[in-house]
Amino acid sequence: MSELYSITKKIISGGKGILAADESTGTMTKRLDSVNVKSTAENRLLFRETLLSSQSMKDCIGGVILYDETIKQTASNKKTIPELIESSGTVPGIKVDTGAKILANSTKEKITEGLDGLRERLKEYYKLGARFTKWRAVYIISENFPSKLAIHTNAHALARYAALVQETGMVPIIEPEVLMDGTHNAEDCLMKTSEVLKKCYDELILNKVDLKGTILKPNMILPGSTSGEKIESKKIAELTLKCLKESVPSDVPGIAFLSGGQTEKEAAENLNEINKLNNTNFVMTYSYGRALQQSALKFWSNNIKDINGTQNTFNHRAKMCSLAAQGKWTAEIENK
Ligand code: 5MM
Repeated sequence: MSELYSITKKIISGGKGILAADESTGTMTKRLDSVNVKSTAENRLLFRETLLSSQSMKDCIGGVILYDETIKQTASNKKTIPELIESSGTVPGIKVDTGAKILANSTKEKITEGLDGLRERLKEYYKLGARFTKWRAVYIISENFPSKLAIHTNAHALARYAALVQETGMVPIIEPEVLMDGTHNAEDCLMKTSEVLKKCYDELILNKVDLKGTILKPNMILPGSTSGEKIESKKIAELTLKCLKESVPSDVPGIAFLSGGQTEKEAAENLNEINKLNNTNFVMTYSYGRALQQSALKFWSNNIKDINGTQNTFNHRAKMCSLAAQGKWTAEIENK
């Protein structure tokens, strides 16, 4: 177990956070389509290798979540992608769920799949160099959602996943994402996220998962994206801290937020406020996908051969997130 604790520490300490580069091929194709780049295995590798070779991998990124395709690819310097990541002192991780599918007896809600054969897949990923994993459950908010069924079944799957991952000697990231989509207000988000988190921890404890060797990847508490409600960063931080304090056992060492559709700046500013007000023992950091990669992807798509320029764009974003993880981000530094 002490090995798990040191992996966890290495990923989230000292202002470091996680780069979520685990877009499945379908999602990565959407991202590349949006900037008019053809989604080939070569292009997906080229973009990711550019980020993974940047300076901020050493300074700001403690762990990278990969997708099955990427963990098996080789970089241009002949290193495998996990070796390339390790050469920066960063921990390679892998998404091990096989996606969210419609839950039986529901029309809209989803259950995340991937438990069948998971023990064997985990052993293979360990051999490839992964030392942590991720599984994402998604929940929608509306008057009747998330249902008890979705909350219960997803918590059960997350807990069985986490137990298997620790058995293999890796740290499980537990990602219950209450989506931002909808007209709900921030109070609704607080109430529903708390219910989801509490159920997850009931199941994790029942499955004897050692919480000290886990990382939680939750959403922040935000108003729905079509609610028309705008609240200050400070309020978002207060609600998010209230939710986590009340719902997450204190044994959990670290919380690495997802960005969930926030802009890059919002994701940095909100994390910064959370850290300024943090009155818990949890390390509060980032596990961003879009909020770390968006600008770099845009720059790269227009300047595909400009590796330095793409890396500089990414380094700036990673630096902003790292400052936010220490409560040291400011709008002035952001705009420099
Ligand atoms: C990077 O995106 C991941 C989604 O992959 P698929 O939907 O293709 O499986 C996702 O799990 C991601 O790790 C988290 O949602 C955080 O990403 P954001 O962009 O919300 O920070």
